[in-house]
Amino acid sequence: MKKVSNILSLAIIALLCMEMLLAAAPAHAVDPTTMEILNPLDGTHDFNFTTAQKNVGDKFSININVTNVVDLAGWQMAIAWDPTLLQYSSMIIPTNNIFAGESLLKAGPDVSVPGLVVYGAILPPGGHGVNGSGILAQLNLTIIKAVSSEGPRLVQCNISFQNIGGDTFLLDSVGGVLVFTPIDGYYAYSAPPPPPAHLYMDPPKVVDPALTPGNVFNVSLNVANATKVGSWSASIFYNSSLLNATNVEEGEFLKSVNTTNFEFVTIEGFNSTHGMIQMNCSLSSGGRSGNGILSIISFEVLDFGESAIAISDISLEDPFGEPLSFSMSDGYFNNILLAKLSIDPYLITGPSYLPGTTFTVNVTLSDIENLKTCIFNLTCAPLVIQEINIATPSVLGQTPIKRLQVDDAAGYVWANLTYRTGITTLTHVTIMTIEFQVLAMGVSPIDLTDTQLIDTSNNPIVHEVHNGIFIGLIRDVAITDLLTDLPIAYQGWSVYVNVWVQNKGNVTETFDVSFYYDSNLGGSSTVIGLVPDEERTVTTIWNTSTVQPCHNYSISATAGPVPFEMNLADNNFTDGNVKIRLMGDVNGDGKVDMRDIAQLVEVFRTYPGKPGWDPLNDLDRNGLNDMRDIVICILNFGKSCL
Ligand SMILES: [Ca+2]
Ligand SMILES: [Ca+2]
Ligand SMILES: [Ca+2]
Repeated sequence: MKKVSNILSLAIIALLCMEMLLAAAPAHAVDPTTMEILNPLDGTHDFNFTTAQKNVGDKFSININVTNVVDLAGWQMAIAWDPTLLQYSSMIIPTNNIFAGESLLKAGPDVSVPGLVVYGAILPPGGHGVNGSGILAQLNLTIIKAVSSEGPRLVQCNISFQNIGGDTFLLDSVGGVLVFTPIDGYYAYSAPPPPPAHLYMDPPKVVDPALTPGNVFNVSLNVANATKVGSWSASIFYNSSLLNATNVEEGEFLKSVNTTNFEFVTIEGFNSTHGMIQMNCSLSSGGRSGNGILSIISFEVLDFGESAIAISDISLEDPFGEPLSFSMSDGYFNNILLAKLSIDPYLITGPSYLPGTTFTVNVTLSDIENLKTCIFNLTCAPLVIQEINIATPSVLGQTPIKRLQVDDAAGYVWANLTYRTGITTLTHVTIMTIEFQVLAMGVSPIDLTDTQLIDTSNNPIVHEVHNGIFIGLIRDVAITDLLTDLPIAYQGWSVYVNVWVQNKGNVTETFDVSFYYDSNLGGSSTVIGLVPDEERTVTTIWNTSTVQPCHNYSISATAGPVPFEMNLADNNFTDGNVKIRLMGDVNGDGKVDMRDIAQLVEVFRTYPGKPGWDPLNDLDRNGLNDMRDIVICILNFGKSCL
């Protein structure tokens, strides 16, 4: 009886298998068996950790799983990793493994070779193989190699099955070898990149009128806030008509750590305007953090002028060849030092500057050496703006000794600012802040006149002045073109008058546009919501029914004006003429007679495209010369301009 039931079971299983095979065919009969190194945290084969997640000494787990296995009865696996990065911690067969509930015969784990574990497990004799997917074992590794922002920033290695078929295999219940695809894992441990270093020329500006042609000066390429620099390269560009690079030397930055390899090449005629110095330097080993000098460059001055000393093609790498981020700022040379006295901002403009509103400007100084006294007269249009507040801040820690004269009616602020010790600055410093109130719409210069800069030796300092301007609300509309569709029309015809208008102000405008024939108003229309800079065409139909004929009228148009508009010159436009004829006077001789009728008979039955067609013969404008036009002529017969 038992035998029969066994046979029956086998038959049922065989039938089931056949059905499964039929159902699965023909795409692929059986999914392939795999043996995989899996990250239990995310189900991938990757073990990516950052210093924010893991420290040295921390462990992580690696699951070894099989999928789609048939009749699995035992396994052995050899798994290797880089023993300089990771250390074996433990290997277990978890209770929920694919043989869950069975007592397994285990061998190992053998960890006698660093970076390798060999482990095996098999069902005891008489056991049945299992099918499906599940976990075989779990390996726990310890992180032993540190990473940091100073490098190495990244370590990585494979976590892989070794010697498939030899040390790593799957067995079925009769000791046969099961074929499978191994899928390895990958470990990476990384630290965030360090903050960017800053490369700059030191001094950032060489501004010295004493550096006349023939003189030599040095600038250095410096690095600040560096993190473990192992090598660097950079190019320096300069105006070759002004400067000539005569010497390039390595700075102490990397040399102070170890021996270096420093190379440079100077190409005076890199292109028609610029010379170039190309430099690279690498440490034999190790890296340097902090601040220091990368190289020192000597320039001979060839001429008067100014030139950027620009840094380009920068590369910074850590000792492991990983690129380091950086920012940089160029250098600058000038031997035509020109102090600058400026209004900043130089332009104050916008429709929001209505009467009653206020704004502030600064008087600034730059590119100056040893300034003791600064004298200027700041002038403005007193009907448009008026100062309401004046401040003279301390400059580089020095409070000025000041004398001020203010005349709001005349529109000026005269100042004499003296500093106890000399002021030297290449960047802009504010020596006065003035708050203005807008009194009326309009434009006001903000000029610096009668300026004097005096140095600590009581010598005048040559300087340039940069004035400012206030442009408040601007209302300005204009006509930019004018065109009629007909040069000649019969009394009663409609003439299209096209006017192009533009908003030249800084506020949206609505205004009327009118056109005139001679001095008579021909028609008008309203332009609504014309935004600043917008141009628009306005078409008005001129009904000539009551217009005196026999005259050549000059056509003109006017726009606006809008309130507070100051530029009215462009609000009128005159262009072209329209001759108004007597109705029926098709030959234009000033009278309607048989000549006109004869002319119409001549072109009888012409229409556009046909020889002889002339729209001036089409008196009723229906696109055809016929009796209707002749009748109109007859109805006006005898009329004369005289
Ligand atoms: Ca205007
Ligand atoms: Ca005529
Ligand atoms: Ca007609």
